[in-house]
Amino acid sequence: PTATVTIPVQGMTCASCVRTVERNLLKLPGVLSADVNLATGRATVTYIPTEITVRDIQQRVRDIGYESPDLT
Ligand code: 9UX
Repeated sequence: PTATVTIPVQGMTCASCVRTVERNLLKLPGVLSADVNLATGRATVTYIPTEITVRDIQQRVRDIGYESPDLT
């Protein structure tokens, strides 16, 4: 099965940021799609929960220089 999550991605200021985040998330094993919205500062990601967690996805966002506060 797959799941979909929307996570915050803060600190993006241009369209290249969007592409960088999307490209990096798509490289993660278990991530099937990543759609980043600059205006809302959010990323909608479909993934395989047995292969990767939301926390892993958010950590990748942080590792490449953006912020993604923990979901409540
Ligand atoms: Mo645009 Mo984003 O010049 O890190 S790539 S601001």
